[in-house]
Amino acid sequence: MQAAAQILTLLMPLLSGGPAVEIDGNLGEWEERAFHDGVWDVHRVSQAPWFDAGKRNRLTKHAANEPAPEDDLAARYYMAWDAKYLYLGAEVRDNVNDVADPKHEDKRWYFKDAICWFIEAPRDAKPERFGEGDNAFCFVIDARKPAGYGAWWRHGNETRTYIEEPLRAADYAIRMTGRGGDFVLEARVDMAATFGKSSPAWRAPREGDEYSVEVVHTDPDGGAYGGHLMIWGNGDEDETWSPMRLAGPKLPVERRPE
Ligand SMILES: [Ca+2]
Ligand SMILES: [Ca+2]
Ligand SMILES: [Ca+2]
Repeated sequence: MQAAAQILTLLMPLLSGGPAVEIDGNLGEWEERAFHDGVWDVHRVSQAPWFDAGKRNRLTKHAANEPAPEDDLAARYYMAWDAKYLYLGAEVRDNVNDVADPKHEDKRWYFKDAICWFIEAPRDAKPERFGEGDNAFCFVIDARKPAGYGAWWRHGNETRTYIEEPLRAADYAIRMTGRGGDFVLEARVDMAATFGKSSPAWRAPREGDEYSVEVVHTDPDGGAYGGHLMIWGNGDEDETWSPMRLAGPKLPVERRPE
């Protein structure tokens, strides 16, 4: 049974009035003003309405001394927008950084540690697989930022599906933060240069516009294909992606005095 009715519309805040975002691998200047909904790990994903046990949404075991699942992969994902850019961030706990793919091809981000935001802009009612308006912004978690494939763009347009090319219309930074493969990713994507090419129905962003979103977070850690968490959706079918509305600025979480 399709559980789409249980999926909430995510509200992505407008960044305005605060410090300018600097793409340097530190989210401090904007994370309080961005959308995020707490820590995701396999335990939480397995309770979500879009969870598809075992098929793609999974972690993998490589050795007897594998850490607990929440230490294998856990992350917060951040999103915000302004007149020109989509801002994407992640703070991640990952036990091993693995970006070595024996059968490397530029488009094979999903065989490496990577975070990929799948976004349809604008969202429409037509079920598609990387057709018109569907975009994937994929960042391989290789601190060397390899030219050509470090940032990748899979998308459709009015006549084609699964167009694969380097994501040139983005700035991004990766900062490895300590244990094993822990990292922070900070990125911004030029919307006109991406969404504008993917759908003639896209317009310069305004409050109230509706997109949809899914995060695909891959984690091979020495395996061939490896771990794979899907958040807010279930795969390439864009009708499974969660609605996401462009909202006004967000107020910081308030702590009340005792
Ligand atoms: Ca920053
Ligand atoms: Ca891992
Ligand atoms: Ca990893």
